[in-house]
Amino acid sequence: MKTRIVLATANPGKIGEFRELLPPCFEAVSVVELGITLPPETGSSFEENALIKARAAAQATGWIALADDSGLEVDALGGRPGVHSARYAGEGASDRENVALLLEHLRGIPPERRTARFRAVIALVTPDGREALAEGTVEGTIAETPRGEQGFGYDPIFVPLSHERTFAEMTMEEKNRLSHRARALERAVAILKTWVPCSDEDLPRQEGSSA
Ligand code: ITT
Repeated sequence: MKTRIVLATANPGKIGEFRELLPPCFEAVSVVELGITLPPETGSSFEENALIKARAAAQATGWIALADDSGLEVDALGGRPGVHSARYAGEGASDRENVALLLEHLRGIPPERRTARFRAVIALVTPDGREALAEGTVEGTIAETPRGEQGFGYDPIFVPLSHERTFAEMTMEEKNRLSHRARALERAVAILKTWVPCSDEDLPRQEGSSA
């Protein structure tokens, strides 16, 4: 038996990664597919924003909701863009614009001072109000110029520690072995499995579609 959960994210990159990573006993339907609009992210932390999104989706569907609030923390910029990662170059900015602004702000900063990390906080919320949080991080550095076509967001400029390629030069499978989201999800799934049974691990995985 599969348990249906709602993915409280409209980001197609995140949806694709979650579909690939979730055990087959969970059937993930995104808010995009359900026509649900998420409330504005008014929190000042990843935790608050993840809970805002998950609570709204759980209330709207009556299912367990999983939300991800994530971002890039660059040490030379005092941890920015952080919770503002999606809108670093302004409300509605494209990934390309955000990346270009970040590189501009890091111009002249030498490689050893271009350290950064991706952080993801996953919120799980049940319709009857049970809540849990799970976090994952991945350390790395910011490249001088964008490289690669895979992934989304800041992937073309993030080189994970002990690797040479950016996340955008890796397959989704490779990124999913290292990423902040994969690490947070591993912890979140362990929690989910204490809430609902998940005994049919040998069911086929869901298609890694993006919506
Ligand atoms: P939802 O709120 O609908 O989930 P969003 O893109 O607005 O979508 P966030 O508010 O959590 O999500 O913003 C996260 C931003 O951080 C995201 O838009 C990317 O720019 C960046 N980011 C997070 N995880 C990333 C990853 O794995 N690769 C590249 N960039 C990432």
